Amino acid sequence: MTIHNSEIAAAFYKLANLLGIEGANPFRVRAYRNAARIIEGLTKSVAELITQGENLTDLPGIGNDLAKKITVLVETGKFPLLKETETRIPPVLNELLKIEGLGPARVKLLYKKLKIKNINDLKTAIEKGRVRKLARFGEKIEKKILQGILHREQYVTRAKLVDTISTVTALTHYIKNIKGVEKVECAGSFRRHKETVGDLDMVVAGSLGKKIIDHFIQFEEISEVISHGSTRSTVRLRSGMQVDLRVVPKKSYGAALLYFTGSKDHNIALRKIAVRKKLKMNEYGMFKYKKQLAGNTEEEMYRQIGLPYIEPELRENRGEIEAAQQDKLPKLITLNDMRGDLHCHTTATDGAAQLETMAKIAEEYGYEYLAITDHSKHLTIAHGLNKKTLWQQIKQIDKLNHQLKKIIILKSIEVDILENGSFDLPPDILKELDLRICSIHSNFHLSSEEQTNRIKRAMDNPLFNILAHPTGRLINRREPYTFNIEQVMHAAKERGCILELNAQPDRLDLNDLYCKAAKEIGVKIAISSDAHSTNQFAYMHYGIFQARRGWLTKNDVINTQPLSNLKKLLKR
Ligand code: DGT
Ligand code: CA
Ligand code: CA
Ligand code: ZN
Repeated sequence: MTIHNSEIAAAFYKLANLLGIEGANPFRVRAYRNAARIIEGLTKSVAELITQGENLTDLPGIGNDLAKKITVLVETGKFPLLKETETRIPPVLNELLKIEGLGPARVKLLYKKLKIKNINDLKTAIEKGRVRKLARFGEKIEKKILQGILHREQYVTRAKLVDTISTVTALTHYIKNIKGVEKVECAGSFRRHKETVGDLDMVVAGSLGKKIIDHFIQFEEISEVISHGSTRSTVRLRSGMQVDLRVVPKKSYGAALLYFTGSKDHNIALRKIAVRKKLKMNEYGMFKYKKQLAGNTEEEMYRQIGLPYIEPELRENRGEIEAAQQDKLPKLITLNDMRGDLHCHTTATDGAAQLETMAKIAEEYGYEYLAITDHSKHLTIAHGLNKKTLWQQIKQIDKLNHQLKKIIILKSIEVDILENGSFDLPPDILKELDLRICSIHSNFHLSSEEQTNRIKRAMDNPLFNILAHPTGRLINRREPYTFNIEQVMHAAKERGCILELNAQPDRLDLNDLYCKAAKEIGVKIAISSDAHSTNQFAYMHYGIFQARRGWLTKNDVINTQPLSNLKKLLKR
């Protein structure tokens, strides 16, 4: 069985977490966590790289020791260091860390003092009032943990889109090679690029349904066959993900794809139109009495009910059908439209050399500009910038820009918005930059009014350009902080500020609905990778998916524009 990047990453996260709970050397813990992050962000399969004899140490941040561990894990499925660590620290504690409000130190205390190993133990202990009595806990934290548990329980059944990609690729490849299969595609929420996916819906065109399904259920990642018919099957994978498979004749492929792509609400609205036209519509085609009028392709299906093709990301019955009827569908943004990235971080202290590498890689993405936006100092980030180091970076960038031919590095920073709405660096240095992205990383628990005013006050500062990850939510982990987003959007519009769509796959913040709202209000968006390593420039892709779900076109997004226009759009 080949191991996926996400599984390798999960093993290293687990190791880092368990060592963190044990209280191991923080540098060591960080090294393993970084390794996990790097592997997670790769676009190529590590297992494949190893088979091809590539040297893993060529990957940034992977030294000899890590490369060796990864190779052993890929080739033998074994991870001796993790196993040894698990003899000292129960591996289930890893699960507790997924609850908001619980870090390694607290998990350690819960385990040592109260013998708490899992969420159930934790719930019982909270009910009995034992947790609040522990040093470093108290009622406030107990409440937060309880809320974290509730969120976790709601979320746990849906996977983040990013975590399904490698599975879908492997599954599609496997099915494509089954005899009798003509076409295959993963439909459902996956195809609509929803930020989380409940299960995978594979649609197959082929004859000999039974034979195809007999072969399908031998896919190596399957842990349980739930149902096994002649045209349909449902299975569970090792990862816990469920897969529905449907086989239809080729002349019904478009109809089945349309039906299983959904959403359900979109389907119901389409069927209503069909009924009005005295047509019958289902997963086999469009019919007038017994006669099939369409079914081969989705385009045909839409055409029969008088509509143009509607992109999967729009199929949520949020106005797309009315827009289609009036020929007013948006021309959705694509990855190709992007001319630069406006949010990324350096990770090392060898400033100049790394900046150059980042610029070169951004060039390979076809970008014309790249804004370097390291954090300001006061955050708990080891290499955060202060006035002096930011000044050094500005000089390095100026020098580098003289040498670079195809791309320009924009001088920038991710500056922190303090509780009173001011920035944590003074204007004399901030005004030297080409642009500033501004974010909230603290005081999440202000009242809605306070939080809204804090952001609005920050936007009053003429140096404010882009509000980074505007709601602060983390998918499956943290709710957005409470504030009036509509007011903030109007404030941004009035002041010429931009809102970010952060493309980190666990942020995707703004979400689809807010992107659409921003567009309607007339606020411009910046789609940014927030890359913490050059591999993560590729996350732009997920931002584009979300933007498309939010109806955004090239013109709604500032970093689709050439530099001269971008500068005008940033001007306040
Ligand atoms: P998920 O899996 O929860 O992320 O969301 P979906 O959209 O993939 O939903 P799923 O897997 O339950 O069903 C796949 C598609 O099949 C769904 O988007 C639309 C279609 N579908 C399922 N049930 C119904 C139904 O009762 N009526 C209609 N018209 N379509 C349905
Ligand atoms: Ca589904
Ligand atoms: Ca399904
Ligand atoms: Zn950032």
